[in-house]
Amino acid sequence: GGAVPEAQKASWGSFIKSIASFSGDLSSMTAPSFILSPVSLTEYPSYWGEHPELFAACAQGRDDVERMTNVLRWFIGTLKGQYTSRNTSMGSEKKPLNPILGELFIGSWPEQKGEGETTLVAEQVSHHPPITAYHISNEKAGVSLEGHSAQKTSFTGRSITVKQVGHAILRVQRKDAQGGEDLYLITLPQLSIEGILWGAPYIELSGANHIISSTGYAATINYTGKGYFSGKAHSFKASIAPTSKLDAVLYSAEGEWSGVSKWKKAPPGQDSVFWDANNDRREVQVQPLEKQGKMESRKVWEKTAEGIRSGNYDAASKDKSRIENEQRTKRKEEIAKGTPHQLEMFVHVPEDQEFVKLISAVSKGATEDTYRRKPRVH
Ligand code: 0T9
Repeated sequence: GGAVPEAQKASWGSFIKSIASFSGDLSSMTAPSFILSPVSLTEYPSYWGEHPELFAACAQGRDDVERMTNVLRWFIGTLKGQYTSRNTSMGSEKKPLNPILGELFIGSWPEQKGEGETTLVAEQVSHHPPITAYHISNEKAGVSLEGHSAQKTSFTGRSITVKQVGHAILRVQRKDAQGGEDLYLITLPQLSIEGILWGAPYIELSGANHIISSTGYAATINYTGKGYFSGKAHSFKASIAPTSKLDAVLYSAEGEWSGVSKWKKAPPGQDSVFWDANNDRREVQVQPLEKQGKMESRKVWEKTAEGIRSGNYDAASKDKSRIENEQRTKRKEEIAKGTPHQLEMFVHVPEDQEFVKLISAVSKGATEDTYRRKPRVH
């Protein structure tokens, strides 16, 4: 059996072999057509915003602990979209289009029930290695998320291990008299791509990640797949505790991040269900193609994506080569003229002091760079 089309069995086999002998940037590898997605990686930050009501609710709650439970619910609520949505929409995990430097993805979730409008900008801030920066904001709710995403991949023989590089900071405006803002540092879990030998890749999460707040509380999320403590795929256990004493668990929840999860140790007066991932996700809305700028993702990849969608892979691959050649020429010109590429929406920050401060609770001395949204002139 298997999911690889008969005509592509040989090329899938050599693709797997090249993954095995390759370390680093999988996104730049040429893959058989059946595994190609028409969607660029610059679109993936939109998964963070697909439950705008949960995002807005991060600013609600009577106290810091209740707000942490809301932030945790929003975070868990993003996982189904982030890690299983290609399987749902396209039958398996697919290889995203490898963004060009400066590629943009701009979208929004219009207000529906008083939660306010949520807006998104993402930019490919590095091509080699691929790094995507993003900023999602709901001004009415007083909530924003800023982060960047990169990956380190390795092959283990039957699966690909993906270490996520990067972090995000959620900013929540305080509603008390002094104002000010609370920060939540979000680290990212490790993932593995399973099922590749059969040509039916899917993602499983493993290890743990943290949400560490300037309010003095932290959430720890532990992941397991089939064969671990629950025996079920896509499982997690999350706990909330004071950052200074992570084993003094105040509240905990567990279950499937792609399904239903329940409170194990519930805050008083809470429903037993923590989150039900069967709740509808709201896809980000973008401008019609004719109104998009030339660096906007769907405009850049218009013909390539059309080819992939219609099964015209020759046209797709020709157009992809055209884009890659243009990029090479551009980079050479920049070097020749001494005018390096300038980021449009973000600035690179070599050492993120907010990260350094908040991460020290779980990892002393750790440091990371980041990308900050440029101030806008209204
Ligand atoms: C950030 C997410 C990330 C990006 C993708 C590993 C992956 C690129 C990065 C981590 C998002 O918030 C969450 C979801 C899916 C991740 C992708 C899954 C994937 O397969 C790709 C890599 C680069 C490949 O395309 C491998 C090729 C192929 C064998 C898999 C289909």
